[in-house]
Amino acid sequence: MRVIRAIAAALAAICLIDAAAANTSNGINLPIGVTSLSENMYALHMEVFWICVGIAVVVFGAMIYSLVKFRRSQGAVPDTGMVHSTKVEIIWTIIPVIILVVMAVPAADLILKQEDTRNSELSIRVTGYQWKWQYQYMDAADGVDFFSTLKRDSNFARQLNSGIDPSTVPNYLLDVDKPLVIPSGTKVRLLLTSMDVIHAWWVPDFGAKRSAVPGFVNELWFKVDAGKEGVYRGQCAALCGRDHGFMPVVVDVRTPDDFKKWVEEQKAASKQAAAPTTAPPPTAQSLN
Ligand SMILES: [Cu+2]
Repeated sequence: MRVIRAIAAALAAICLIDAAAANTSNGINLPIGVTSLSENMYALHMEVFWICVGIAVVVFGAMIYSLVKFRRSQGAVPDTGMVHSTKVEIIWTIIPVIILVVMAVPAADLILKQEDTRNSELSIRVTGYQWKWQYQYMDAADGVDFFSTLKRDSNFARQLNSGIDPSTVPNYLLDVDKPLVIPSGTKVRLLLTSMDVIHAWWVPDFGAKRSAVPGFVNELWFKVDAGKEGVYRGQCAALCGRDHGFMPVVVDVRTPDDFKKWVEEQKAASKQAAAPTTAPPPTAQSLN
């Protein structure tokens, strides 16, 4: 009993450590994340975890008790009489079925929630390339379109014999030149596809991961809770070739007002780039 209590205390301690490190991916447990989906995933994960702990305690408890109590040195005699018991067979079928149903109902509910991309407020087309991401905004930010590639300092440090210590590079291999910018408190839908091989867009803190497959469009949604603005990092999660480890995902979550400002800036910048130069072309006279 004391051993079981010690194990339970250790498990509880691990959970507390993780709760203290909430919303990070660095804990021992899953990140709780910053979206309603990731929070639901965490809750389901913990529910199933505690069911597993319960099963382990009952099964190993019975096993260890039997091994100790009925050992030969204590004069135990094997029971060769019991070869079949319908009652026992029914019990050990019904109980696991009940446990499976208890786990399957909330799991199915969450899967349906994950797939429900209706009523999204901002759609972004995400295209995977070897080895970068393209983000093309729709809806209110229509026209904003850019590539997101590994940041230069990481790229220099990763070269063979670069002479740069990667530990000196901030967010080594987890930083990009232009992050995906999204508003908080908004249901964002990603339309994922690829132009070459299968990639996967993954941000653990959003509870969001989906394959980007050439010729297909996969949907993914998340809604970052208001007040959870900040920078969140992930990676390509499908082995996509030589530089698979060098196409991180960085998402900059801003308040809706800051996001609106950012969209205006992006549109103004692209207009300026597209506009013809204001200087008149050189004439024959000015060339002389
Ligand atoms: Cu990839």
